[in-house]
Amino acid sequence: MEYQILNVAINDGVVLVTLSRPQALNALNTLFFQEMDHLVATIKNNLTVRAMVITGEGKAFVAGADIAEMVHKSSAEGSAFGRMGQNTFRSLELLPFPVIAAINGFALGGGLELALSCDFRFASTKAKFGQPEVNLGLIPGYAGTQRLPRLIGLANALFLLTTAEMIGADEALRMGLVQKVTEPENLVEEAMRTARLIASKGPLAVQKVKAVTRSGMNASFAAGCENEAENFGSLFGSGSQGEEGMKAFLEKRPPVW
Ligand code: CO8
Repeated sequence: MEYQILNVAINDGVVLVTLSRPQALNALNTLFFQEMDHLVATIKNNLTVRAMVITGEGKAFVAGADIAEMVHKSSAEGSAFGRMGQNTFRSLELLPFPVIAAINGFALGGGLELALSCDFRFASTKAKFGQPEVNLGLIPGYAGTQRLPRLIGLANALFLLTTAEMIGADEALRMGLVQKVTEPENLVEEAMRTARLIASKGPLAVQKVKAVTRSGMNASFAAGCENEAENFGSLFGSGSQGEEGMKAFLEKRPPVW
């Protein structure tokens, strides 16, 4: 599939995805969801991919769902449009490798929801975050009401969701919404450096630590610990990556995964 909105580059196991519809501030339309679904389906079983970075071209990361496409929708069509986005972002979140959002500018509405579906977020000093749906008489439709409070707590989430206030990168850092703030010109390189760092680690260990940690968020503590123990054990044994990593440490040499 030839992409019109996504610009995709894969180098040394790291995928860089740049949303390139800057004339509409990368607003999310049906074509975006089709392309993202296709990309996720294509790379999810690619064992050479170890990490992914998502960023936006121009002054926005993503300024939200495409309002021009949504305005005439019926109630049933609105629900369907929301479910489509929920499904895409869920499959993005479930990718076996870590995904980093590199937020270069506006991350509003569906754009913030896209960033919330990534594993963690870096922001440029120019980034602006908000859930402005209530300005439009709407609520978030791509699971923002569910992911935001789980990430930054109920009160921070309801502050953003009910006021539609836009916050800057430092405030986002304080809330735990982003993990790092950089100068604009360093943003993508810093995210790529982190992606390459992840790509250098034990590949199965990275996959399992993401899966075990994420699934534990929706499980009881005891069930999460049981899942951890099983996955921990699966990395041991003859020929395993855990054995190689531990032997390499003891033999004072780099591991060969
Ligand atoms: N949808 C469609 N077009 C957009 C959007 C958008 N979300 N945001 C910006 N654009 C377009 C503008 O219409 C404009 O187009 P044109 O040049 O043809 O007039 C172009 O992008 C540039 O935008 P501006 O001229 O407005 O740029 P400014 O720098 O003046 O302002 C802002 C930047 C503040 C980001 C402003 O564009 C803005 O407020 N945008 C809308 C932000 C917003 O409300 N986002 C939330 C949308 S709702 C949503 O995301 C819900 C998600 C769940 C949906 C569930 C489905 C049912």
